[in-house]
Amino acid sequence: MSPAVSPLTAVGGAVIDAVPPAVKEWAIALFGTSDKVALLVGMAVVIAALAALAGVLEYRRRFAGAAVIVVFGLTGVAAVLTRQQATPGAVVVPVLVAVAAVILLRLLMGRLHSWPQKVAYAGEAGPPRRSFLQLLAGGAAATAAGGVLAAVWRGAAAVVNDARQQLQLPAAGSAAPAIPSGAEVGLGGMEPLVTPNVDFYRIDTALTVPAIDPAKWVLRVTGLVAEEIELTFAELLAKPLVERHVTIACVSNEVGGDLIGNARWLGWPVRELLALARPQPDADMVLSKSTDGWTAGTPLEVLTDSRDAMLAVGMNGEPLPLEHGFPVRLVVPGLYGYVSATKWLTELKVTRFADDVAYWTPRGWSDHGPIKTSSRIDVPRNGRTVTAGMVMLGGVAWAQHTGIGKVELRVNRGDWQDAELAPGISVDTWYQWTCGIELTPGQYEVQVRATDLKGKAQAEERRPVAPDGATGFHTITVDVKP
Ligand SMILES: Nc1nc2c(c(=O)[nH]1)N[C@H]1C(S)=C(S)[C@@H](COP(=O)(O)O)O[C@H]1N2
Ligand SMILES: [Mo]
Repeated sequence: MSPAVSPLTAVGGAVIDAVPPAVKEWAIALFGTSDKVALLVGMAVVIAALAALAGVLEYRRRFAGAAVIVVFGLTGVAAVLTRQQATPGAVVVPVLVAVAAVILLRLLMGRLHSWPQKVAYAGEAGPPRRSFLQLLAGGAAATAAGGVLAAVWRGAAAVVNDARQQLQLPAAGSAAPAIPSGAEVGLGGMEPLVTPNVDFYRIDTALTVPAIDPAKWVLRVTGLVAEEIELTFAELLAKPLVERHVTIACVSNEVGGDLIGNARWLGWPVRELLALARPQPDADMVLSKSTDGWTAGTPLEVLTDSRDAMLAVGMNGEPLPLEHGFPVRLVVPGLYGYVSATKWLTELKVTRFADDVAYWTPRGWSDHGPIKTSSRIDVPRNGRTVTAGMVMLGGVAWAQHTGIGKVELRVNRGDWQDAELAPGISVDTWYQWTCGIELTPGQYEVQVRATDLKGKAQAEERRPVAPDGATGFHTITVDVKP
């Protein structure tokens, strides 16, 4: 079962889709990955204020407060209806909540109106208590509304969580190549070479994580194909699956940032599905769609060449976590997530860049998003104090689907010196590196630069994340104490 869209998240989702890219950028910069929490908290504050207003108005004039609730309820209905993942049943929630809130408001008002006489006998002043009670009435209505929403949501999510827990994923026909010894350098303070699911970065526009019952999941291949295809989850699991380590990254990852992670993904190569559908010669893009209406546009050639682009069902040995796209997502080596890594996948529309635009394209981001070669210093952290002598530095470098050939460091803009590059798992993953540098007491600037296996060094020019990924050298300062 698919969860009903709650009015709160529907309004939030509508806000997310409607705000200009600049505002969205600002919110992400200000709140980081807590941007959704900030939005929900902001909305809760607005709702509480509206509830208080309804209480005060209703006290002054019968049905004036109820009118506020009805208007708010209609806003909820409108927001739910404009969300693409809305089911007809979703409309019931804001209507029920509004009706419950109006009844509650009338009930409490009735009590409140008979109260002042009683307290007057007791010799107490009416007004302060009255406004307190008005607030209470509003607050109670808001709480009731929130409770109903939470219950509806939790019920749906629990069903899907159970289904996920009971799922037994088949073994891969083609197992992940073994991790070469020495790939994990084992320097304290480094991030693990394979990112645990719980620590894996999460980026999406979904305010509540879609909860999709795998038994009802279907993937449709549509558009410019000789044969349209429908694939169930059981059919997908019966295909010969491959397991590969792939490092995925977000286009919003700043130089030195942590919106990147490396996992072992289990899935069916997309090229095999597309081979069955037989794309027409004029097609050049696959628009992948999520249940929540989000879309990504991926070059057709990247999904049909020999790389391990897959319909992923497993992440590090377990079914995809709900936040990472359960039951099925796309993973495409070499491309930023916003043009490739669709979570909660439901459709692959074979189309043309000239005919279709994906979610982020009209919002200030490039329609093509190959990952830019980059590198990061993780040890020591920026601004850390270390002891003079041989200082061990370490970090990661990535150039997905080309591979890293060299990592170099320079101190105070001096000569570049080679770091020790650990063997990579594959060209589709990040590589760890270490470098020991003799440092005497003082303050130093250290920079890192990666060069891919084709001999191309990462760009030095500092550029922002929009429209197609940040460039520049990760630069840290190190305080060296005697
Ligand atoms: N349905 C859906 N899929 C999505 C997104 C989204 O907003 N909605 N965001 C994409 C982006 S921008 C990135 S970087 C990756 C992040 O995947 P993760 O959250 O599993 O790390 O998911 C991609 N898939
Ligand atoms: Mo992203």
